Amino acid sequence: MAKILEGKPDAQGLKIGVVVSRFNSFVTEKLLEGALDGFISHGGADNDMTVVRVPGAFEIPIVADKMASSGKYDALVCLGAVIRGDTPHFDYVCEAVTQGLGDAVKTHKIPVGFGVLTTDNVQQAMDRAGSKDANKGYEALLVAVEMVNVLRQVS
Ligand code: INI
Repeated sequence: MAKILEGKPDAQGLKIGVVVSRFNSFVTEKLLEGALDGFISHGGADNDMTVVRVPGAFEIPIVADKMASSGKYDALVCLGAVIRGDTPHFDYVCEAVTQGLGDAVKTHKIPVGFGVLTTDNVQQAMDRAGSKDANKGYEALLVAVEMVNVLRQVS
Protein backbone atom coordinates (compact mmCIF):
# COMPACT_ATOMS: atom_id res chain seq x y z
CA MET A 1 0.00 0.00 0.00
CA ALA A 2 1.46 3.34 -1.00
CA LYS A 3 1.97 5.90 1.72
CA ILE A 4 0.06 9.02 0.82
CA LEU A 5 0.85 12.33 2.47
CA GLU A 6 -1.35 15.36 2.16
CA GLY A 7 -1.32 18.64 4.10
CA LYS A 8 -4.39 19.44 6.17
CA PRO A 9 -6.06 22.84 5.76
CA ASP A 10 -5.40 23.54 9.46
CA ALA A 11 -4.08 27.03 10.18
CA GLN A 12 -4.04 26.72 13.97
CA GLY A 13 -0.81 28.14 15.41
CA LEU A 14 0.59 29.14 12.01
CA LYS A 15 2.23 32.51 11.47
CA ILE A 16 1.41 33.96 8.06
CA GLY A 17 2.92 36.99 6.35
CA VAL A 18 0.81 38.67 3.69
CA VAL A 19 2.15 41.08 1.08
CA VAL A 20 -0.59 42.99 -0.72
CA SER A 21 -0.21 45.66 -3.38
CA ARG A 22 -2.27 48.87 -3.46
CA PHE A 23 -2.42 49.14 -7.25
CA ASN A 24 -5.98 48.17 -8.26
CA SER A 25 -6.87 48.20 -4.57
CA PHE A 26 -10.58 47.74 -5.37
CA VAL A 27 -9.52 44.17 -6.24
CA THR A 28 -6.58 43.58 -3.90
CA GLU A 29 -8.51 44.61 -0.77
CA LYS A 30 -11.07 41.91 -1.61
CA LEU A 31 -8.24 39.40 -2.00
CA LEU A 32 -6.97 40.44 1.42
CA GLU A 33 -10.43 39.97 2.95
CA GLY A 34 -10.53 36.50 1.39
CA ALA A 35 -7.10 35.58 2.81
CA LEU A 36 -8.09 36.74 6.30
CA ASP A 37 -11.41 34.90 6.07
CA GLY A 38 -9.61 31.70 5.00
CA PHE A 39 -7.11 32.01 7.83
CA ILE A 40 -9.66 32.59 10.60
CA SER A 41 -12.15 30.02 9.31
CA HIS A 42 -9.42 27.35 9.31
CA GLY A 43 -8.25 27.93 12.87
CA GLY A 44 -5.77 30.80 12.50
CA ALA A 45 -5.58 33.66 15.01
CA ASP A 46 -5.76 37.16 13.55
CA ASN A 47 -2.73 38.34 15.55
CA ASP A 48 -0.71 35.58 13.85
CA MET A 49 -1.15 37.30 10.50
CA THR A 50 1.06 40.24 9.51
CA VAL A 51 0.01 42.30 6.49
CA VAL A 52 2.46 44.48 4.56
CA ARG A 53 1.17 46.85 1.88
CA VAL A 54 3.33 47.80 -1.10
CA PRO A 55 2.66 50.17 -4.03
CA GLY A 56 2.32 47.68 -6.90
CA ALA A 57 2.81 44.04 -7.81
CA PHE A 58 6.34 44.77 -8.96
CA GLU A 59 7.25 45.65 -5.36
CA ILE A 60 5.85 42.42 -3.85
CA PRO A 61 8.90 40.14 -4.28
CA ILE A 62 11.47 42.27 -2.43
CA VAL A 63 9.24 42.44 0.65
CA ALA A 64 8.35 38.75 0.38
CA ASP A 65 12.05 37.91 0.17
CA LYS A 66 12.81 39.98 3.27
CA MET A 67 9.93 38.45 5.24
CA ALA A 68 10.96 34.96 4.16
CA SER A 69 14.54 35.52 5.32
CA SER A 70 13.36 36.76 8.75
CA GLY A 71 12.30 33.26 9.80
CA LYS A 72 9.22 34.74 11.51
CA TYR A 73 6.63 33.21 9.20
CA ASP A 74 5.57 29.66 8.39
CA ALA A 75 4.29 30.80 4.99
CA LEU A 76 3.62 33.89 2.93
CA VAL A 77 0.64 34.89 0.86
CA CYS A 78 1.17 37.43 -1.92
CA LEU A 79 -1.78 39.36 -3.31
CA GLY A 80 -1.93 41.68 -6.28
CA ALA A 81 -3.90 42.49 -9.40
CA VAL A 82 -2.12 43.08 -12.68
CA ILE A 83 -4.64 44.06 -15.34
CA ARG A 84 -3.64 44.23 -18.98
CA GLY A 85 -3.43 47.69 -20.52
CA ASP A 86 -2.38 48.92 -23.93
CA THR A 87 1.36 48.69 -23.33
CA PRO A 88 3.80 45.84 -22.67
CA HIS A 89 4.09 47.04 -19.06
CA PHE A 90 1.66 44.28 -18.02
CA ASP A 91 3.99 41.57 -19.32
CA TYR A 92 7.02 43.00 -17.54
CA VAL A 93 5.20 43.34 -14.22
CA CYS A 94 3.75 39.81 -14.49
CA GLU A 95 7.11 38.33 -15.31
CA ALA A 96 8.92 40.20 -12.53
CA VAL A 97 6.46 39.26 -9.79
CA THR A 98 6.21 35.62 -10.86
CA GLN A 99 9.95 35.16 -11.24
CA GLY A 100 10.68 37.07 -8.02
CA LEU A 101 8.31 34.99 -5.92
CA GLY A 102 9.56 31.76 -7.47
CA ASP A 103 13.09 32.80 -6.50
CA ALA A 104 11.99 33.52 -2.91
CA VAL A 105 10.42 30.06 -2.61
CA LYS A 106 13.58 28.39 -3.90
CA THR A 107 15.98 30.50 -1.84
CA HIS A 108 14.18 30.38 1.49
CA LYS A 109 12.26 27.10 1.15
CA ILE A 110 9.09 28.73 2.38
CA PRO A 111 5.62 28.16 0.91
CA VAL A 112 4.19 31.17 -0.89
CA GLY A 113 0.51 31.29 -1.78
CA PHE A 114 0.45 33.03 -5.14
CA GLY A 115 -2.59 35.28 -5.16
CA VAL A 116 -1.42 37.73 -7.79
CA LEU A 117 -4.12 37.99 -10.46
CA THR A 118 -2.99 38.55 -14.03
CA THR A 119 -6.06 39.27 -16.11
CA ASP A 120 -7.04 40.77 -19.44
CA ASN A 121 -9.64 43.09 -17.93
CA VAL A 122 -11.25 44.43 -14.75
CA GLN A 123 -14.21 42.03 -14.95
CA GLN A 124 -11.95 38.98 -14.92
CA ALA A 125 -10.14 40.40 -11.89
CA MET A 126 -13.41 41.10 -10.05
CA ASP A 127 -14.64 37.58 -10.84
CA ARG A 128 -11.59 36.21 -9.00
CA ALA A 129 -12.06 38.43 -5.96
CA GLY A 130 -15.51 37.25 -4.85
CA SER A 131 -16.33 35.31 -1.71
CA LYS A 132 -14.77 32.07 -0.44
CA ASP A 133 -13.99 29.68 -3.34
CA ALA A 134 -14.39 32.49 -5.88
CA ASN A 135 -11.68 34.49 -4.12
CA LYS A 136 -8.05 33.87 -5.08
CA GLY A 137 -6.86 35.39 -1.81
CA TYR A 138 -8.85 32.79 0.13
CA GLU A 139 -7.49 30.08 -2.19
CA ALA A 140 -3.86 31.28 -1.91
CA LEU A 141 -4.11 31.29 1.88
CA LEU A 142 -5.40 27.72 1.96
CA VAL A 143 -2.70 26.57 -0.44
CA ALA A 144 -0.03 28.14 1.78
CA VAL A 145 -1.47 26.43 4.88
CA GLU A 146 -1.70 23.07 3.15
CA MET A 147 1.90 23.41 1.95
CA VAL A 148 3.21 24.19 5.44
CA ASN A 149 1.50 21.07 6.74
CA VAL A 150 2.62 18.76 3.94
CA LEU A 151 6.22 20.02 4.11
CA ARG A 152 6.25 19.21 7.84
CA GLN A 153 5.40 15.62 6.93
CA VAL A 154 8.00 15.17 4.22
CA SER A 155 10.94 16.76 6.03
N1 INI B 1 0.97 47.25 -10.75
C1 INI B 1 -0.02 46.38 -10.42
O1 INI B 1 0.00 45.85 -9.30
N2 INI B 1 -1.02 46.11 -11.30
C2 INI B 1 -1.04 46.67 -12.54
O2 INI B 1 -2.00 46.40 -13.31
C3 INI B 1 -0.02 47.59 -12.91
N3 INI B 1 -0.04 48.21 -14.20
O3 INI B 1 -0.89 47.86 -15.04
O4 INI B 1 0.75 49.09 -14.50
C4 INI B 1 1.00 47.87 -11.97
N4 INI B 1 1.99 48.70 -12.26
C5 INI B 1 2.83 49.31 -11.24
C6 INI B 1 4.04 48.45 -10.89
O5 INI B 1 3.66 47.29 -10.17
C7 INI B 1 5.02 49.24 -10.03
O6 INI B 1 4.39 49.60 -8.81
C8 INI B 1 5.50 50.53 -10.73
O7 INI B 1 6.03 50.23 -12.01
C9 INI B 1 6.60 51.23 -9.87
O8 INI B 1 7.73 50.36 -9.66
